Amino acid sequence: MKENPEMIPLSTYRQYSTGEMLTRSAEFADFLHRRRTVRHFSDRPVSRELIENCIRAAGTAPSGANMQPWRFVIISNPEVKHTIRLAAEEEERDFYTHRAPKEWLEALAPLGTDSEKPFLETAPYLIAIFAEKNGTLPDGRTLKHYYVTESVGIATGMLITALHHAGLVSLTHTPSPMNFLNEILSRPSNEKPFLLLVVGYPADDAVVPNIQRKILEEIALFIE
Ligand code: IYR
Repeated sequence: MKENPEMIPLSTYRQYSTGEMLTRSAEFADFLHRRRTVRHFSDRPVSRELIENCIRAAGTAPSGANMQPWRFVIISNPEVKHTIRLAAEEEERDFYTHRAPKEWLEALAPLGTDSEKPFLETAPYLIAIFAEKNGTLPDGRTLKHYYVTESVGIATGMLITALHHAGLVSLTHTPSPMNFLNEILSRPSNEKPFLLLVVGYPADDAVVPNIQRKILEEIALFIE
């Protein structure tokens, strides 16, 4: 027999006037337009409380069957950052010199990336995001997770937004394969590395590639 789940009133929703909604949505779009992926980091320290707040924000993401299948490992330890840099650069050297097809390298050319990743040591924080393929019940049995990639992707997007909102910059770094993160960070095999977020303040002389975002008409189709 299907039991009725416990329900509570929706008490957190806030209604705005139509005018307010228009202003808020336009301002938020402008605010997000100012976010840029940054590869030149300052070594200026960032308070742990700031990062904790941003992780809390990310943890509000919707997820398949509310399994919240994400795990954030926040690294500020210089030796661990150094070990991660060495492992990531080894993978990247192989990627840039052997594994990447010509077409992929051409697509990356406007970004100016290469296998050198000094920011993995310069930036005050690295956030390794893991996707939990499954969970474990208190009695040790396996708990199935659903839509794991979608859920962790949404949480990551919300984390990037929260960091930008806090006044920090980030880089979504995806050394491939990233299995070395399980070893270095002692994560169990049900946790799959999703991406490595580099977080901090931009260097004073930080520059970004001169690339454009697609406009609304290129990304949206209205069927009315
Ligand atoms: N992981 C490599 C290559 C790379 C791939 C993509 I797709 C990018 O958008 C950027 C870089 C690196 O980090 O250099």
